[in-house]
Amino acid sequence: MNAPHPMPANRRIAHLDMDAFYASVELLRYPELRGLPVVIGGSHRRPAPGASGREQHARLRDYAGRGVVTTATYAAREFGVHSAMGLMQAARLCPQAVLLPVDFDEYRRYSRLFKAVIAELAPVVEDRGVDEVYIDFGAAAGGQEQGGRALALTIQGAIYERTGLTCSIGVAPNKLIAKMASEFQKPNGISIVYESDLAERIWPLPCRRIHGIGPRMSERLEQLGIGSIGELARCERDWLVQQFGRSNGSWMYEAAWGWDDRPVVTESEPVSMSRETTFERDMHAVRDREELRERFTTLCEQLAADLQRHGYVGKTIGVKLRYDNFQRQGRRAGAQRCGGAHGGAGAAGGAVAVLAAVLTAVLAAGRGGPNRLDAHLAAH
Ligand code: DCP
Ligand code: MG
Repeated sequence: MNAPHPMPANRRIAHLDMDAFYASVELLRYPELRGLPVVIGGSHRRPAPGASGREQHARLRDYAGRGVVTTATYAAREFGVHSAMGLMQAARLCPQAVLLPVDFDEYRRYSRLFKAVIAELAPVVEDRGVDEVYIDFGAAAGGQEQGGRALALTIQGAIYERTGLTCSIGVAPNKLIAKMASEFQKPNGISIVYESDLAERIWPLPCRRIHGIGPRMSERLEQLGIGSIGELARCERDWLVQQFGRSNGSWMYEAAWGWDDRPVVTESEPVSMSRETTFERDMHAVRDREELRERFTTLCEQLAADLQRHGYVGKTIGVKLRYDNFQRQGRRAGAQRCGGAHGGAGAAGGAVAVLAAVLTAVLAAGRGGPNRLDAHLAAH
C-alpha cells in the first residue's frame, strides 16, 4: 500500500504549546507553590495581595461546588487530575492540592508576551489560541538546521528568559504531525519528526491523537476495530468513506498517512466559533425536550467559555440540528440564525439566553429525532 500523496519536500513546521499554561502563569505570582500540586478553576476569591506563605491558599479538600478544573500543574496531574474534571472529583484524588481561581487577563497578557518573543525570531506565525501557535520554520532563519531543533531551542530559551515560562515544541513536515509531536516530550520538550518516522512514531498512537478526531469519532473507530493510527492507515479509503462520509472518510485516511498540506496562516481571526455534540440515541423534539435543553445549555456554556478564553465577542448566533448520521450529514435541518444578540453576546449569560431561545424556536417547529446538535456562534 502506498501513501496517498507524497508530502512536499523540506517543509518544516513547528507547533508550540505552553506547558500547563494558566497554572505556570500562577506559579510566577506564587513561586512558593512551585513543585506542588496546584489546580486552577472555580470562582472563589484569590488571597489578599501581600499575604504570603502556603497557609493562605485554599485547598482542594475544602472545595464544595460544581466547578471544573481549568488546568493543573504537572505535580497535580500525577494524581490523575486533568482539565475539565469536576473539582470535587479532583479533590478526592488530590485533597492537598492548592486551588487558585482563574485570571484570564493575566493569561492573555502572558499570551501576548510569549507570542511577541516568537515574532522576533520567525516571520510566519499562526495564532491558535491563548497558548499555542504554528510556526513556519521554512520561512525563518536557521529553521532547517538539525531538522528545526536549533531554532526550537532558541525560541524555547528566549521565551523562558523573557517570561519565566516553559513550552514544548514539535517540528515536522506539516501541521498535523507537528501538533502531535509537541506533546511527545511535554513539559519543556522538543521533538523533531521526519516523514520517514511515520510508521515508527505516529502509527502506534491511538487515533484520537489526530487533531480533529474527537471522542465520538474515536469511539466509532474502536467499534470498527480500529484503535491505532496505523490500523486506520491500513483501511481502504473507500471503506472509510462508506463508514464516515466522503469528507470525513477521506480526511481521516490522509491524516493516518501523515498527509496535510495546510499552510501556516498569519491572520487567523476565526469567522465563527462553535461547539457541537452527538447524542447516544435519537432524540425526540417533544418527549426529550428537557434533556435537549440541558445538553444545549452545556454546549452554550462551553462556547461562551471558548469565546472568553480567546477574548472574542459574538454578534450573530446560530443553531444547527442534524438529523442524520455520518453517512448523510449533508441533510441538515432546522438551521436557524439569530442576529439580535448585540451588546455582549460574548458574555456567557447573553449567549446562553439567546441560544436557548433559538433552540426553543427550532424545537417548536416540531422536527423529531435529531441525533446531532451543533450550536454555532458566529462572529462577523
Ligand atoms: N483550558 C481550559 N479548558 C480546558 C483545557 C484547557 O480552559 N478544557 C485552558 C487552560 C490551559 C490552557 O487552556 O492552561 C491551554 O490548554 P492546554 O490544553 O494546552 O493545557 P495546558 O497548557 O494547561 O497543559 P499542557 O502542558 O498539557 O499543554
Ligand atoms: Mg498547553
